[in-house]
Amino acid sequence: MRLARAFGTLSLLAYPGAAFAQIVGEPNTTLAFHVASGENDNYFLRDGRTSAQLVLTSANSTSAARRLVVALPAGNSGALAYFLPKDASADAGSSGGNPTSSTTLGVTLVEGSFKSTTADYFNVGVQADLVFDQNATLGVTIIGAVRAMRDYVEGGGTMHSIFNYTLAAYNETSVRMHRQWINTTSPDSSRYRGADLYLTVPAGSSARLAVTPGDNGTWTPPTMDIIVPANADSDPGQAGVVTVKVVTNETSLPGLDTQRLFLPQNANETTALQSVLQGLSDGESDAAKQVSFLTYEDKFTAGGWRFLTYFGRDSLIALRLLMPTLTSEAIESALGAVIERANDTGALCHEETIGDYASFVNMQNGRSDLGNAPFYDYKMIDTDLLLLPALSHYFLDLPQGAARAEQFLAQNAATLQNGTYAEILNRTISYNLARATPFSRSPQVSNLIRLRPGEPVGNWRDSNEGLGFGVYPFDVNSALVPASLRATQALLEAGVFGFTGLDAGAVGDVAGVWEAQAAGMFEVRVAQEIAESRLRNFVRAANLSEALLQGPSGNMSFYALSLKEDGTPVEVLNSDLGFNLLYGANVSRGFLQHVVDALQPYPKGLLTDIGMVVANPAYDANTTNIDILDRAAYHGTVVWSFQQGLMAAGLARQLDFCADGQNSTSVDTNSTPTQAPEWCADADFVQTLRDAQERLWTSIRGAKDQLYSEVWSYSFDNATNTFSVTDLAALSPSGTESDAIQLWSYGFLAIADPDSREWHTGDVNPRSP
Ligand SMILES: *[C@@H]1O[C@H](CO)[C@@H](O)[C@H](O)[C@H]1NC(C)=O
Ligand SMILES: *[C@@H]1O[C@H](CO)[C@@H](O)[C@H](O)[C@H]1NC(C)=O
Ligand SMILES: *[C@@H]1O[C@H](CO)[C@@H](O)[C@H](O)[C@H]1NC(C)=O
Ligand SMILES: *[C@@H]1O[C@H](CO)[C@@H](O)[C@H](O)[C@H]1NC(C)=O
Ligand SMILES: *[C@@H]1O[C@H](CO)[C@@H](O)[C@H](O)[C@H]1NC(C)=O
Ligand SMILES: *[C@@H]1O[C@H](CO)[C@@H](O)[C@H](O)[C@H]1NC(C)=O
Ligand SMILES: *[C@@H]1O[C@H](CO)[C@@H](O)[C@H](O)[C@H]1NC(C)=O
Ligand SMILES: *[C@@H]1O[C@H](CO)[C@@H](O)[C@H](O)[C@H]1NC(C)=O
Ligand SMILES: *[C@@H]1O[C@H](CO)[C@@H](O)[C@H](O)[C@H]1NC(C)=O
Ligand SMILES: *[C@@H]1O[C@H](CO)[C@@H](O)[C@H](O)[C@H]1NC(C)=O
Ligand SMILES: *[C@@H]1O[C@H](CO)[C@@H](O)[C@H](O)[C@H]1NC(C)=O
Ligand SMILES: CC(=O)N[C@H]1CO[C@H](CO)[C@@H](O)[C@@H]1O
Repeated sequence: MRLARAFGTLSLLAYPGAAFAQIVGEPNTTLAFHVASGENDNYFLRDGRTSAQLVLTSANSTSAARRLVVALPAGNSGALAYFLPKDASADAGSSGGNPTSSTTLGVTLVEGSFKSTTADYFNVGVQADLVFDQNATLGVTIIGAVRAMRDYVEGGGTMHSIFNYTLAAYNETSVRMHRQWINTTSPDSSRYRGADLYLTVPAGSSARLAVTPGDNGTWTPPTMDIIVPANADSDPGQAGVVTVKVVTNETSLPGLDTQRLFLPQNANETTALQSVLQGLSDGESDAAKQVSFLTYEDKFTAGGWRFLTYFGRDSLIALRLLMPTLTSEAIESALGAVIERANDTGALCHEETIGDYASFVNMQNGRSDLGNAPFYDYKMIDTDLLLLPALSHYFLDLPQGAARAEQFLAQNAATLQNGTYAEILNRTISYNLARATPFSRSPQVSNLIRLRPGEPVGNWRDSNEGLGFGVYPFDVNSALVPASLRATQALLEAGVFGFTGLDAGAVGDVAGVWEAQAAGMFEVRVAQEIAESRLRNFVRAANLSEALLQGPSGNMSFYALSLKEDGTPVEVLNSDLGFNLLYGANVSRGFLQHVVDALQPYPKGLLTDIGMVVANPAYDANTTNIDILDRAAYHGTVVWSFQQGLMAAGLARQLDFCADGQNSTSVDTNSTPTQAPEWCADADFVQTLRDAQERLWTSIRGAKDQLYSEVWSYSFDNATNTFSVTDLAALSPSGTESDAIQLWSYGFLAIADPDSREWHTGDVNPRSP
């Protein structure tokens, strides 16, 4: 199953002082779990007081430094601190990263010590006891906004002095580092409004703190050493324990517990859905608790530690995948969060910036008058297109939504806009229709939907590099535009909105042009000889082996990742076909053949021993993409779990369109087309698709322990010609790391492994491939 384990099974140092750390009046913990991921141990907690993730470099890591991250979804705030071995600190300077020293500092979390806490100045947060096995010094420390922490970690060490903390108080046994929010409404509240990192030496610990204040004039940080006696390691009575505490003034968000999130299992039924529901609502499943940690009454958050805040795309894709297992309350929390954040035009919000970083963004925009009012960004071009398909699936396909539309749509928005949800949706529909209409009148590249002017990003491949520097993304144009229109058409036809002025048939006609024309504009054809020579060049350049190229080959055709401004394709084989499979109506046989071809072993296709890579530049005439999209790139030849989820759920959905119902492996309920697709009658073709589905799942099962994390990379063993999982952070030049838990990766909770047909017996949980 999953790497996640309970605290109790970790062999961590017990420390006699721990008993003193009990907090009187501690609220009952509703969620507590541990996840090991990459080079990190992740501890999660939510109770009546707070919600937090603590990340500590694992004891196994060979890095000399130890990193502590605490992230609190309330305000998206927390703290980042590096601990360096004292001896190595001279050459490490304040780089915080990886000092080149053979000394490996040991910092371990005392079992059971991670808990919620309160502090002076009306603050709440979390604390934990850390055992230091030698003298250490504090490296770079950032307190406050998680976004400021990410700027440092992923932004090549970017720091903004506006986020500097101050040394509020210190002595031998206690230090308080205070980050005062940019926006403090009165001088008096400055003591309160902010976040604090405390280091304190608990009773029974032999550790001492040696603090020298920095030079405020030059913003030099203080020097802060943790001194432990030479025998601390061997004598538990002398353990060098320091309690770290991260607290803030923000109000914690009310969470959705597993019972409010997931449908209960009906033990009397033996459908695929009932089978996957096992252990979700009752919280028996670790994964159910992990989803619960990421979901709140007012919004779903995207992943931790880096994205414990609202993201529209993540919310909507996760929702689409998980929806068959979710309660109405949970589904409407996610939908409501998206609708509440629509702008006046009906465009949907990509990311919400809150807390201290919102003050910073507002200042950058010349709007410091807005203080720390949330900043909502609308730069993406895909998010707007994901809402209607989610609504239509909920109201028209699933039993949870069957009788909910009227009440839901009549709700009044309370965040950004006035008016009912129906009125806001009317604007979103018009906005999407207006964007789609020019192409339906004149289907040419320049009428496709382009990244917004001046924006290097626009879809889930969140960078110039990720799109191979193209500006017309494949997923948006081939899958999401028509899917959004078809969903709109279906909702209008069902009379769900009761709008006037929108003609369902006309919307369908616009969709029809996109379905017929858009994907073809991305088609890339590479003749057999050229394909073979490019593949040979690729395996050399990517340090793979020609042995991977054995087997039959032929002409290759596939859909480009994106189109450049002039319409030329970015010839990168990619996984975005999954969007069409899960969201698309009228997916053609030709399209499905491209899916079959993409689901071949890498590097001919996308499938490795440890999952499906999201991009493969092997056939690209532009060989610079081999480096740009390599295994160290965030959107390169790396595996994203949610992309596998889209592909797996999408294939099951398409195959279900032919099935007689008996043979269904789908957990989801999809409205079937009035007419079964023509290819359903071709048994050989259906078998070809099933074979591709089997290859996909074999690949997915190869990294089952990673399934709920965000992204991972591979190592290739030339002796055995096999791929194994590698932590992206260890390769990434920019320090991009994977979130240990990522909301949309949990889509797998609602997808059945087609090989686990034994679910009827209840022995095998199809959830664990
Ligand atoms: C904590 O849980 C116990 C046992 O379930 C219950 O008796 C107690 O009232 C709870 N305390 C709070 C503060 O919720
Ligand atoms: C650390 O190493 C041990 C033994 O090799 C292994 O069982 C454990 O899973 C590793 N932990 C992490 C966080 O990698
Ligand atoms: C620097 O000192 C000034 C007063 O001398 C104080 O207001 C400010 O908070 C200090 N800043 C830092 C980063 O310590
Ligand atoms: C150090 O500071 C803490 C917090 O202000 C205080 O409780 C403690 O008594 C101080 N210790 C010494 C040795 O002064
Ligand atoms: C830490 O440094 C102190 C001197 O500041 C020294 O006495 C002590 O032995 C050092 N501890 C270790 C574990 O080396
Ligand atoms: C934040 O601090 C203020 C005092 O300035 C206090 O009244 C309020 O209760 C605190 N809020 C939280 C959520 O702790
Ligand atoms: C299961 O079936 C039994 C016997 O028919 C019935 O008493 C029980 O209520 C059913 N349970 C559920 C959850 O439907
Ligand atoms: C803080 O925010 C309020 C509005 O919430 C604003 O009036 C005030 O000017 C802001 N202060 C600063 C220093 O930005
Ligand atoms: C809403 O966002 C869209 C997309 O960025 C933008 O074109 C539009 O101008 C925005 N509307 C308002 C009122 O800001
Ligand atoms: C919402 O209505 C209130 C009261 O009529 C008005 O002050 C406010 O500007 C409106 N907000 C928006 C976003 O239209
Ligand atoms: C929906 O939008 C159309 C314009 O696209 C407008 O004519 C109509 O009045 C709107 N209906 C509602 C209920 O807002
Ligand atoms: C105490 C502290 O964090 N000081 C930092 C303030 O910001 C500058 C960069 O702008 C850093 O160099 C300091 O280390």
